[in-house]
Amino acid sequence: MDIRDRHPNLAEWNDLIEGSLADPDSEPILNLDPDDPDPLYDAIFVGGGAGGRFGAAYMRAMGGRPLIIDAWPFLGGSCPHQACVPHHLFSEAAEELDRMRWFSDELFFPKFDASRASILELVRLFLAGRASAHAFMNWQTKEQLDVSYVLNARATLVDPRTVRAGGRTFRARNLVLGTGARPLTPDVPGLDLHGVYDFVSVVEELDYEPTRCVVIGGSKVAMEYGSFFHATGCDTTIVSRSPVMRSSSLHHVDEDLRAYVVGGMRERGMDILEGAEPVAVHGAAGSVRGVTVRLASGEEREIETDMVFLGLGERPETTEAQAVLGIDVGPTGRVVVDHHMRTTTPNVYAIGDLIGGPMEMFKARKSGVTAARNIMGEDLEFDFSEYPDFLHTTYEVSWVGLTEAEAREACDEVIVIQMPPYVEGLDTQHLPLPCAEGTMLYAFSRPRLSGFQKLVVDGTTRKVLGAHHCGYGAKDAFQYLDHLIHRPEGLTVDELGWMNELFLNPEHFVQLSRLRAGKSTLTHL
Ligand code: KPC
Ligand code: COM
Repeated sequence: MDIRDRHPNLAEWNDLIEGSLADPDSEPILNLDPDDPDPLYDAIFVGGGAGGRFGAAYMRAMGGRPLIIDAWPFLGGSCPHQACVPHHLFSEAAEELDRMRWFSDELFFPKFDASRASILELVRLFLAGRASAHAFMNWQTKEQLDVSYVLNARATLVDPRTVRAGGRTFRARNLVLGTGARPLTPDVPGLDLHGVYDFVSVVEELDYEPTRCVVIGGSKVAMEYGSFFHATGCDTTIVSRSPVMRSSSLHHVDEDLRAYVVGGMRERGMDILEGAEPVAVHGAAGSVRGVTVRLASGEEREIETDMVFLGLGERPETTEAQAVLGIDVGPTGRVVVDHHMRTTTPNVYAIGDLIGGPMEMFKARKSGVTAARNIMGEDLEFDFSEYPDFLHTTYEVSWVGLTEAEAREACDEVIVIQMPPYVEGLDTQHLPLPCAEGTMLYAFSRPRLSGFQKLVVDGTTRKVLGAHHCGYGAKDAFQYLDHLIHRPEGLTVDELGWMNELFLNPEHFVQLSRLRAGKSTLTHL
């Protein structure tokens, strides 16, 4: 279907996308320049997710000629379809549900009725609305960003300059591969039973209300989805080989932050089994009924459940790209690229979840932009070895820079500014701090639940080395803190203390720094 000269509005796009998703025989959606029937594009972006869409948009903004090809009938990729967007919807529901439970029948809160909290209903709410975000991606990319695309058509790689899709052949000076990653499945018997999901299949296939869940894995996804399921009243056990929030894919997790976050999950009744592994998933009449788990002690335990959720991370699918283009892939299945996003095959770039590093939005989009700018003649490197990070439980947790332990390894004198302060014997369980939007009710009624924050400072140079936060609403600040502390000149506690806080700010780092900045020799707070 050629939509170049049509200008679908959002509702029309929505219908076109829903119709295409529902019909396996639906046609490709073509947004191509009719005046140039056989163009040589500067790049074909194979995959129109966050990396491909931002890379193509940037290339077009620079005056280049990109083409995006995607198997799905929409742009934006897994983010709005199965990953970040549903995760944020579910995590916001978890936060609200958590508050409603703690305050059940207090103040203006009604008595908490767990039967009103439904995983299935939230999945359906997401499914009913997700195409509206997709519609906007398609509309914006065509009408405002002027990027050509072929959607609802799986690309076939021919060579480093040629791709086929939707019955046509497209040629380009370069290929940019951005086809993402898929959830990993462990080698455990019983995973074919009804009731076993990962973050993709839970939105695509959930068709009943689970009452008990066993989460396998200790990844961010495991913590986030597990916290959501549990908050709805679906009692959840996490079975993780490595300690939760201490997997190799997460860097710079401060031990005190981890203790507050994981302690908070346990306090809410989640069962977290660390050093444990699943042995088998059992069923009856084709559906999940239980999981056998080998505990850290070696003892085996049977856990009854009607849902198993896999949260073990993701891996790209690279078979075709390796066979046709000869690109190298590393030991964990990620495509090998240099800091320019160049693969080992000339004129072939790879971006997003296909390559190493965190499977996070900033890396997806900026790696796409990096490929585009290099193709357009710049010499640009993108180093994503340091970055701010976050996850959700029923809280929002953000961190950047060094942990206290890492800082002690790296510097002679480390100063910690934290809330609540650590002072032996002080009854901080009664301290309504930190407090800000999102934690005020907790601060006054359940003070120990009002969050945790820590700033790690080099006592000699006075530079901020790391920041760690559990509460609500601080993610934005961490974007800017990341930028400031990673500047060559860094960020001193004096500069931070001279910033203008918007009281009651979620992270109290500005004012806490100001209380100490007057000291020529810094001390803990
Ligand atoms: C959910 C979502 O789409 C957030 S990111 C949107 C990027 S843009 O369309 O450029 O505003
Ligand atoms: C966001 C998708 S949901 S994209 O990064 O804007 O393409």
